Amino acid sequence: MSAPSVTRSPAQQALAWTHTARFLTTAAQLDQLPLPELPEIAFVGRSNAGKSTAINTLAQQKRLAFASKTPGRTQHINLFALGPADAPDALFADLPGYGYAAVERDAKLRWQQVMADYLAERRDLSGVVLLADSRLGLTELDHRLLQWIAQRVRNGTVKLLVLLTKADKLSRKEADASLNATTAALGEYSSEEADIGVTLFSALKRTGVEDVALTLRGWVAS
Ligand SMILES: Nc1nc2c(ncn2[C@@H]2O[C@H](COP(=O)(O)OP(=O)(O)OP(=O)(O)O)[C@@H](O)[C@H]2O)c(=O)[nH]1
Ligand SMILES: [Mg+2]
Repeated sequence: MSAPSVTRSPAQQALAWTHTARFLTTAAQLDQLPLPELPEIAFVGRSNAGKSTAINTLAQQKRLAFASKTPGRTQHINLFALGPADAPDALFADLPGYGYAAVERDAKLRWQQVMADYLAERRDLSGVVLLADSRLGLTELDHRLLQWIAQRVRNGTVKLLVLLTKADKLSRKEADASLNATTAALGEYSSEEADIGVTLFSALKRTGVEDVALTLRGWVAS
């Protein structure tokens, strides 16, 4: 008798894929990154927005991307590989957060440059996951970052997913308001070709985790 066949839902398959995430390399500057050969998904956002935590949650690993109570923790571009061990099919890039007041001016400018160059030049960038604290929504700094990719978002070559993080800290009503305000604020980047999503996310309660995995899987599988 054969074993009962196990059918996995698309969400389970997507989570199994994000679970394969493993550390690949770290780079202090762009020329230290490997040549872009795989579709890459960049995680960006203000310092403390929850980028590293989101990557850990998707990967179902506690300390893959270093998450911390100290803002400004991720100071390098950290790359993670996904897919079969012998045939990776995508990369996640955890980028340094911006907007942390205590970082001195020179370091701030240097990182702004790294981010701008990364977003402008990384050819195989498939998508950007922009994380924003759901209590703050999109700030001026987030819009400044979005300007760097706006053209590629509008023509559909870079997909955009905004995660409103720490949604566990909001009431249902506040969460709806955050979602609506962010959706409206993203209007300026939309077009016929643009692929833009917004979702509430909580690493703590696992809100949105399956949807995010499905979206990212779709970006690189298509
Ligand atoms: N309540 C709650 N806290 C969260 C959630 N996600 C992240 N945090 C907390 O927010 C803080 C910052 O999270 P990180 O993941 O380190 O943020 P980051 O965006 O990587 O920060 P930088 O590396 O400084 O850019 C940590 O104390 C996390 O525990 C969440 O879903 N809910
Ligand atoms: Mg981080």
